[in-house]
Amino acid sequence: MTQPLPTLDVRGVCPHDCPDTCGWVVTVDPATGKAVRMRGDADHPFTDGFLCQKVANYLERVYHPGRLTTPLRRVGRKGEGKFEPISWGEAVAEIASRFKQIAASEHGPQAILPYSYAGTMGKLQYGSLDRRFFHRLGASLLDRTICATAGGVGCDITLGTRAVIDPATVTQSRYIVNWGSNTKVTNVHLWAVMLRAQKAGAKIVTIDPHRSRTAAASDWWIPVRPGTDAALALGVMHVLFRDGLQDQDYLDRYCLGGEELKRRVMSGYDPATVARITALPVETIEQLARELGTTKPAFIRLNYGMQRHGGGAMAVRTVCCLPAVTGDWRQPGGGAMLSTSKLYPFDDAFLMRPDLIPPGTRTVNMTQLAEALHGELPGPPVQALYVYNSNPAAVCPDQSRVLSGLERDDLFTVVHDLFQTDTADYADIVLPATSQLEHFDIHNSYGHLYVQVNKTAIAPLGEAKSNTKVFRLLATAMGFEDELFGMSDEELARRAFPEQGHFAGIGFDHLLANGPVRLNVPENWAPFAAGKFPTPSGKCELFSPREEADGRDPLPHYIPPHEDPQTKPDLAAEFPLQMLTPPTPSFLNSTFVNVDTLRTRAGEPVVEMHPADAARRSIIDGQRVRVRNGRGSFRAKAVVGDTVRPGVVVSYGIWWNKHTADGVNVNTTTSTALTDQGGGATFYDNLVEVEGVEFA
Ligand SMILES: Nc1nc2c(c(=O)[nH]1)N[C@H]1C(S)=C(S)[C@@H](COP(=O)(O)OP(=O)(O)OC[C@H]3O[C@@H](n4cnc5c(=O)[nH]c(N)nc54)[C@H](O)[C@@H]3O)O[C@H]1N2
Ligand SMILES: Nc1nc2c(c(=O)[nH]1)N[C@H]1C(S)=C(S)[C@@H](COP(=O)(O)OP(=O)(O)OC[C@H]3O[C@@H](n4cnc5c(=O)[nH]c(N)nc54)[C@H](O)[C@@H]3O)O[C@H]1N2
Ligand code: SF4
Ligand SMILES: [Mo]
Repeated sequence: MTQPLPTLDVRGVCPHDCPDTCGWVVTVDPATGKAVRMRGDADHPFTDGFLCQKVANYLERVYHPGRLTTPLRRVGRKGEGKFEPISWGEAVAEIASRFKQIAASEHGPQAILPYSYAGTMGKLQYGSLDRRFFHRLGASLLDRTICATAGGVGCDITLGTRAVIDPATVTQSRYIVNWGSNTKVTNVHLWAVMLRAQKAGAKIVTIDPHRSRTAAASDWWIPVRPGTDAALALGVMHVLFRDGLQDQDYLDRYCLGGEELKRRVMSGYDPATVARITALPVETIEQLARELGTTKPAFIRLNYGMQRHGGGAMAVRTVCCLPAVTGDWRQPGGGAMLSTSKLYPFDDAFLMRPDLIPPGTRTVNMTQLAEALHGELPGPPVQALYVYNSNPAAVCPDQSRVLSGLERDDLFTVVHDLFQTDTADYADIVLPATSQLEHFDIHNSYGHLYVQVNKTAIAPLGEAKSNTKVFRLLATAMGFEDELFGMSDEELARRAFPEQGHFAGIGFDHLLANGPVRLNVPENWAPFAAGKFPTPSGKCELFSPREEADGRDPLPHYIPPHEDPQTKPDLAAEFPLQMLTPPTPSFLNSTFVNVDTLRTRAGEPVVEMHPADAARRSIIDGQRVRVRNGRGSFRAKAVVGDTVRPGVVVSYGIWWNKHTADGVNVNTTTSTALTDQGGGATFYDNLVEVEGVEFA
């Protein structure tokens, strides 16, 4: 008898849009070249040997029977999903010839629009040769606003950078606030750290209109009214100043505008006013302030829930002021965290080559794809759309208009994906993409402090090609310079990895050989313990001279949602319910919807509503309902309970349209209105009505 062949373990990185950026280990059977097992990297301090429920069965996605294995050309109507296989040579030649034709037309290359987001977060496959290609071509630029830009701007105003701490120090936190963060679901490895802190005596508080899994597992759930977080934070600051709980020394030494902020909150944001805006009892505001002001160190995990509203940037800007007022930045385990991604000094200019962009090139906000496809934005009409790392037919707001735009006969659409997504159904040409097991990449993280390399574990399935490979082929077909596109993936990564700043002393070869490496950041790091904020003043800018110079209010204030029952009573008369559409735990945005076990776990589209709201509409638990507003409607199953506050409904996303009963998802109701700053999406700023309907 022969001995079984030894298997081979390959270290990789979960590429999905998730702050945890797990390290994983793939076991490959050398006899077949197939991956046979995957597990969380036990040597990765943050991953700690476990993967989330979505990725634990990742091989079901990698070897899914629906994987695209050859390029395809559409033979049916747009949206119908009928295609025939073609060769890569034919596909590349057709794309290049259409791009050349459009570039030479009266509209010029800006009539070509790339459309991508974070299907993979690897530095190379997320944004490198693709950007070089479209910059060299002179295509329209895409402003990637769909997720994080509002909060980015909000943090920058106050702190000069993203709110950041070392998440490992959260074990030392004694008061933990999940503020608009469903941490247990969307950041499960940080949740594990929070639980360790809780065991050591920390209190976990969650501020969320929905009793999310995180809220349900917390010591205290504060059901704030959607879009009113800035008001809540200002009310808390009112109580802190009123009761002398502020850290006056921290304010005096390290902050700009402590006195101005105090005057602002003392005059406009007393607890009674804030209680009316937030629909919280005065006592809740008082208690939160008291506890935050007296329990040290306090840590705020601020996340995306509060950003997806008309005043989202201001909400983040305002919450970011709190750790300065309480002095919590002083200690490890205190402060606030939005994202750690800015700590990585990758050379993005080398990867993306913005110097190639022709001067005056227009920028299209990706949240406004509906407007872009209907010719409603300045500049030439969009005549070609190249989609990769994204599924806009499912994830974009104002879906009906996105779909009617994608249906345009005069639009040439290319979709590069692993699967036949809703968007791919509208493509003229579909290209098969590799999974993370089939290509090389290098990763930062937005939720921890490790840099990681993803090594290729298996050969591409069928004729699948990675993003970088496809752009090399397209560049050659377009006649673009080899020096821009000829470099290998590993060489690109090496050149984008400067041995300085937080990468100092790591060494690219050491990283390649030894897997996750911690950034060059001290243990027990407390970045703003002695001020040193990267703002122009070097201080935490509670009062912002930059905002003032730009003609805006320099102090934090409350900006109501666009669709707010308190300030838009006419709209609310017709559509009285504020609807939130956070992701289903089993899905990652629209990724994984086609994985049977995960879709089965997700069940079907639901809408959670409060018993009082249900009774008023004679809706009973489990009944089929229609959720609608002026933009569209979709069907769901009513789940009636006290998981939401009255006046709020929650419908989880993001289903593939082709997997719903009526061929649309929640985004048929969401709007393309943008946040106050940062041009962000406002998915949770959405008034609707829910009606019980009998469907055949
Ligand atoms: N399982 C899973 N994990 C994910 C994702 C996923 O799709 N599935 N997506 C990933 C991505 S792309 C992102 S950006 C992150 C997002 O991570 P999170 O920010 O944690 O995600 P959300 O669920 O969008 O929002 C968090 C919570 O905010 C609440 N919320 C909504 N409006 C408000 C408000 O006005 N105020 C307050 N205080 N809370 C509000 C929602 O009810 C929700 O429970 O998660 C990542 N992780
Ligand atoms: N209603 C509502 N809408 C939302 C949200 C919400 O909470 N509610 N969340 C918003 C947020 S936070 C975000 S970040 C966006 C996310 O929007 P998207 O970034 O579009 O995210 P996904 O839906 O995960 O789609 C990613 C696609 O990329 C593909 N992909 C993965 N790897 C590769 C690769 O290497 N190459 C290529 N070519 N393709 C690849 C995947 O198969 C998948 O189809 O959605 C937003 N939309
Ligand atoms: S989705 Fe997030 S938690 Fe799950 S394996 Fe990937 S990085 Fe880890
Ligand atoms: Mo996101």
